[in-house]
Amino acid sequence: MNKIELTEFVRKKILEIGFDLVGFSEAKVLDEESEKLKVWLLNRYHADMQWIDETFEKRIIPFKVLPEAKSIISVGLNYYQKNRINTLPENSGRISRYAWGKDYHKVIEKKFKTLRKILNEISPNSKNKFYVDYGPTMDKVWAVKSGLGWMGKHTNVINTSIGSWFFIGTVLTSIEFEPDNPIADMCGECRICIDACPTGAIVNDYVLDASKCISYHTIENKNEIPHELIGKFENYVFGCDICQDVCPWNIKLQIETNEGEFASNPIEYIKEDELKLLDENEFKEKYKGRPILRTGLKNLKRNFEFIKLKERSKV
Ligand code: B12
Ligand code: SF4
Ligand code: SF4
Repeated sequence: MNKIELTEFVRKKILEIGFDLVGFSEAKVLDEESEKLKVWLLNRYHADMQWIDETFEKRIIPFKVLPEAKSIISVGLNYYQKNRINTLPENSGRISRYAWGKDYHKVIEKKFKTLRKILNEISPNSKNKFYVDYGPTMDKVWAVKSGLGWMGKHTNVINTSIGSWFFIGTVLTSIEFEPDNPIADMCGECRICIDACPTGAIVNDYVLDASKCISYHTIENKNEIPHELIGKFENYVFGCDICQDVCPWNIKLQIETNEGEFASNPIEYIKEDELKLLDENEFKEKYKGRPILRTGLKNLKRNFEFIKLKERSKV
């Protein structure tokens, strides 16, 4: 097989595994993006996520992660499901859509196992590194380079067929594939997401200040949530979907996921009363294999206390 045939063969296989999107790009140093990431870090938009700073070099130089890297394969998995409820029940906290189902890391790792076998069959001596979310890689940047979509002003990658409701997997490989072309930015003059963000976290087109983002505070922040954000969390206790919910591309497309692990038994909200009754072990058992375990019981309770401050501040 020549390079183009090989690329098309692997593309087909990846879609057969159950990924919704796939694209290829050339492994290279991210010069332009490195400047943006540097400024982003200097502005302290990463809040307490010190690990981004600590892995700066790896994020912009893929060869620091895999010296033999020739290509990057970006894959996308749609997680969109329509809301099951119209109004949130009393004393409940909203869970963002990406965490309704089973832990996406596990779901994607399972598919990666099959992909690893395929790559090893094609090239038994190939070197391959597979990441979803946790890698020292700029998943969105590679997804854009691989043509999966463009970076929306809310800083999520948007695809013209499924919108922005997809996870990105990044594979660094020593196999050389034919690169795809990036697609054009289709945000145009729109700024709906920027105006809709209740905390003003999208500080500029394509720039997010995590220290103001509900998603950061409800998931990553291990300390106190700043008081200036009281009353702005729109009842979210895990993640936030507001900037993506309002995006015209997502409103138009609404393509439901084919992934059973996401669609079966989705948890759209949590009742505070139920959470209060659980101890650490019961919490782990009840939410086993689900992303919300990441926050832990203590911080989930903290998030509930925080959204309640809204009610008190209104009185
Ligand atoms: C840290 C992190 C977060 C942080 C910071 C988010 C962010 N926008 O950076 C927090 C905790 C807030 C977060 C939240 C969410 N996250 Co997150 N997160 C990550 C992680 C681990 C790293 C992202 C990163 O490198 N950020 C640093 C910034 C600087 O990188 P960047 O955005 O790619 O940088 C570009 C732009 O900022 C822009 N830019 C920066 N400065 C400037 C200046 C100018 C002038 C211009 C024009 C552009 C520009 O250009 C940069 C380079 O191209 C990735 C996984 C990974 N390893 O990549 C997931 C990831 C980005 N998250 C993801 C998801 C799903 C979410 C949430 C939707 C979850 C939720 N529902 O709550 C929210 C979305 C919030 C939002 N509006 O972006 C997905 C996104 C999938 C997609 N379709 O895009 C990823 C890719 C995980 C995955 N593998 O699927 N996340
Ligand atoms: S995820 Fe929520 S808080 Fe963060 S930028 Fe989007 S709308 Fe704003
Ligand atoms: S809401 Fe508008 S500006 Fe924001 S990402 Fe969607 S199309 Fe782009």
